Amino acid sequence: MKIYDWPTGPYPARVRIALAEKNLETAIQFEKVDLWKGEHRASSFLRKNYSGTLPVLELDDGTFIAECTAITEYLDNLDGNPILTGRTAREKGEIHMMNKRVELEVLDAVSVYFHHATPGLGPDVELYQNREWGLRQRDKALRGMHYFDSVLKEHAFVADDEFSMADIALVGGMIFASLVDLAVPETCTALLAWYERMKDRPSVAKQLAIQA
Ligand SMILES: N[C@@H](CCC(=O)N[C@@H](CS)C(=O)NCC(=O)O)C(=O)O
Repeated sequence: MKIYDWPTGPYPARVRIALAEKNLETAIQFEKVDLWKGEHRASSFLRKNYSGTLPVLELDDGTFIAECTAITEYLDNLDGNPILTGRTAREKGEIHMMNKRVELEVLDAVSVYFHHATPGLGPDVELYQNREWGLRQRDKALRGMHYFDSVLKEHAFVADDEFSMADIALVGGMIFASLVDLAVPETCTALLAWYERMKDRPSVAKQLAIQA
């Protein structure tokens, strides 16, 4: 299997953390696609992933699977512990709901802020920017952080009181926020404490060492 990757990208980080959790890193070959040079917009890459985003998983039979959630689901169904996407119907439902909520309310919002209200990937790649939209998404991300703080005041993990891909997605959100200097509000004490606990996981620590 191969992953088209950008090692410090917050979304590829989600899949790298999932691979480390599942002890599958040695089963994967990584191929860099340079976001800063816009290689993800080349027609050769768009044939692999119409959306032009990283990461993309290529299976040995030539199938391409894009989207972190789909890739994590695929890897989780291969084998091994921990189970990241739930065992029972209820767990799966709750984990997917919270994972999507992390994307909608924090991670994707920070991403829009980065691409629209900061220089993003630079003028050669960011061909359309809308600063007002970017700033609104920054504010949405901050509201999302307060929401997850309220969740984490009641629960040890983002979904279902067990570590899951929803935690990994929120770690991706924290990584992206840090890359764009968007500080987590100090009042989000439960969110900040959860992140410190996440940093103790070898999978997350390894990714943060790559980010440094
Ligand atoms: N929904 C996608 C988002 C992936 C994504 O935005 N990846 C970033 C890399 S960190 C990217 O490819 N950005 C390039 C761009 O948006 O131009 C997923 O979950 O995989």
